Amino acid sequence: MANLIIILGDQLSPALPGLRDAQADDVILLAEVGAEAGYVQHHKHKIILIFSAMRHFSAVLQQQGVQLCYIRYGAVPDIHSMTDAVRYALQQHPELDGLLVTQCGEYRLQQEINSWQQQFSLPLHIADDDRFICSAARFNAWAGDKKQLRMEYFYRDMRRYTGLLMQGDTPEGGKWNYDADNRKPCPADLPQIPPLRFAPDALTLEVIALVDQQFAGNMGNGDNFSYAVTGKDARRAFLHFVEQQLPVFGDYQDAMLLDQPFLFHSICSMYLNCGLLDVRWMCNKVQQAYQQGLVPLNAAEGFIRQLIGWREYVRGLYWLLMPDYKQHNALNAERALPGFYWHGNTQMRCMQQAVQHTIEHAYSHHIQRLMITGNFALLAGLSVEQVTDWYLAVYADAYEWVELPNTLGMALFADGGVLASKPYAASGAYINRMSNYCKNCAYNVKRTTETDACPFNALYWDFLNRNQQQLGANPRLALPFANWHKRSDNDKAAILAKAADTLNRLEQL
Ligand code: DLZ
Ligand code: SF4
Repeated sequence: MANLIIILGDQLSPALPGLRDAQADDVILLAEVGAEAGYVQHHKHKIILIFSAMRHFSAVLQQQGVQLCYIRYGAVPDIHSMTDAVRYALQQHPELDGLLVTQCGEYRLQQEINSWQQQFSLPLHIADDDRFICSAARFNAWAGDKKQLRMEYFYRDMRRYTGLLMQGDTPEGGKWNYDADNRKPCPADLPQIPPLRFAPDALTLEVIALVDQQFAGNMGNGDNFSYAVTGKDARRAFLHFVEQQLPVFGDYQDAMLLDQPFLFHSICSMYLNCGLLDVRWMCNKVQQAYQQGLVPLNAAEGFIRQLIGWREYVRGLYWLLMPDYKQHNALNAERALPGFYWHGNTQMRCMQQAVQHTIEHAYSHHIQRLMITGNFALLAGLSVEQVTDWYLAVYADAYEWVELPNTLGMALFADGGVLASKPYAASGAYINRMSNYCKNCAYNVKRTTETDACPFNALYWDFLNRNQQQLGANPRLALPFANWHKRSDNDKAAILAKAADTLNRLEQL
């Protein structure tokens, strides 16, 4: 039997199950197609990263002598979707009598793939994606009929399963989680160690020109693209992170600083999620650095928690709960996304910074995503559909399996509490504590109803007030609700009027 082995743009791993057992007669297909590049308005850097990484990956396969069918963007008329690409490859290679693909990262495309067996009258084999440590079967067994699927318990299970940072049955240092030691604000004069960047080579320059031309209206500018596009460079970038940034990362994981888009973050999620990095290799490097005394426990544990805890957990949830999960809108959030999510022109310094970094780099770190753009969307009741599409489009690391639970569940609480035990709603005080944005803002973070008041403040109370029915009984919100109820009727009326005015003027903020 000779297979057509289909490799998607986020499956660029030499150890991909579909590739490991490839035979000499098999043909490997990679295709740059309009449907994948256009199902949301992806940031230019995301498309450049994926196309260039696909081209570099296929160059290595070519050197290894495999039979390759590579379709460049626009090179073959009438190829718009992965299905078109498969049809074309089968026409070119009539000798093939089977299809082999590794399970893909989005329900949407997986449905398309599932139709191929019937469409092409060929047997289709879908391999489990064992680049993830936790298989769907393992996750579903863990989930069982638990009422609450809390990440913390899943994470402990994964620590035991992998043995990472474990001393026998007990966690290194005696505690499972050092989250409380990950929340320091960052002094503005602390010397910064930026992530490693890479000058584009000829292949990448070609892709940049293509994307700047074909996706001219999309967010971003190809000129400043400097991400790794090969496994080798991605590993260099990660080792630089472990040696230089990780020792400081732990303390300042949640901090934000003016004009510092990266702080001590690895920015390696974009490499990991398209297959250039391997999660087990990354975790082992971090564990080794800890064992050699090069990084403190709160940094090593905080990083490993993101990989084997949070990342594997959201993937498990996504496949367990799709397609229904995408329909949730527990807080009836329907307001249109304001234009500043796309252009960043707003007087709110925190929002301007988060969006500007996003425009420049197709990146912002987790607290900017959760507590600035996400928090604002939650407080203002922005449309779940528009907000989730925005995150999927603008971040270079975003595929729906990771984006949807993080946005719909974690940031917007639209799943009604499946993923998070409370909404991550916060007023300006949180942003002021974790950043120096407020000192550089036209608004006053200490005020709530005055003309120059920080918009987050009135919106925060309005959020609690309008969602009292759904959230009033949540024990983790008991204190904020008690504080709201303590206020005089006059106070409440003034705050709600300010919030209503703010919501009417979103485009002018
Ligand atoms: C995101 C993306 C883009 C922009 N372009 C392509 C492409 O042209 N060809 C391809 O195979 N994959 C692309 N991808 C990644 C896919 O959309 C990704 O595999 C699915 O979203 C599943 O995670
Ligand atoms: Fe953001 Fe408000 Fe601070 Fe301005 S004052 S940076 S709007 S939190």
